[in-house]
Amino acid sequence: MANSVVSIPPDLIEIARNAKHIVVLTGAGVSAESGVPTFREAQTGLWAQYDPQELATPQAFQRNPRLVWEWYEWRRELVAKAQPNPGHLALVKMEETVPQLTLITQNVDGLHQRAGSRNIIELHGSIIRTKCFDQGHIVTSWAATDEVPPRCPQCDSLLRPDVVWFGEGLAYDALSAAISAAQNCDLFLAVGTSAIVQPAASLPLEAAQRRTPTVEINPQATPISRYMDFVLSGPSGQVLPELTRTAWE
Ligand code: BV8
Repeated sequence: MANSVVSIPPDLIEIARNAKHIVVLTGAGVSAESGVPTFREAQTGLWAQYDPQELATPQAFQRNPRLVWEWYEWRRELVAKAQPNPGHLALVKMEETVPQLTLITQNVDGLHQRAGSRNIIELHGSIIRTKCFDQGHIVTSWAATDEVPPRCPQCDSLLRPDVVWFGEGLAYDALSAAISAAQNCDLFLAVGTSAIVQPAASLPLEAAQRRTPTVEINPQATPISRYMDFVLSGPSGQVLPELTRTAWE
């Protein structure tokens, strides 16, 4: 893009070029330009009447398993039709270029994997994977049934998406790997996240309190903007390619 929406500050370019370990935390905003609605954007159609935060809980599933299962089916279909955007692809290029890159994502859409990123920590799981409610058996296929949701072939409990719902703990190994990466990097990028959901939203601050250079990429301000060394106000699908081009091409 000739005249990018955002110019990258020269001192950030210098820091990026010298960085040995870059950590990137992504949120739903990096998938926005792939046509996947962000988590807090109004749901469309049938789902407009629901608050995602109300649906993404074990209580909602136990109250109405069919509704929650169908919501995730709708999101899975949306994601299946979506393609990684230039922001996802810029992160793949960054990973191929810098000595070490840890990609920590709150997203459950699998678009980073489809783009080709390798070292990914999925803090909130993935809607592409299915597990059973009682035992957490990962289930890749199940017999055709009229029952919605279907049941686990191993323990007969109801199937659910393999995501972390509100009120559920994050996987210990994912969270500890994410914290360790945030504490041991030379540059931390927070991209496309409203920085509301905990404990993910504390990761940029883990870096900031160690005086690690921090960058926020988001068209909007967020509760962590004031703590970031650099705030690049623009869409990640344009800013990430610009950063990668000016720093490493
Ligand atoms: C837990 C999977 C304890 C489901 C999700 C303190 C500590 C611990 C917990 C809490 C705490 N305080 C409060 C809590 C409870 C809760 C929480 O954080 N509540 C919030 C609302 C206050 N946290 C939890 O429940 C967590 N669990 O720690 O429980 C515990 C411990 C041990 C044992 C038992 C319990 C679990 C949180 C995980 C919830 N699951 N997802 C699903 O997806 O269906 S979170 C969900 O929100 C999505 O994953 C999403 O990614 C995530 C965060 O949202 P964002 O990604 O930021 O998306 P959002 O729409 O908000 O914002 C989009 C941003 O993009 C905006 O800023 C926008 O400006 C920007 N944007 C738009 N376009 C673009 C763009 N940016 C760049 N380019 C663009 N083009």
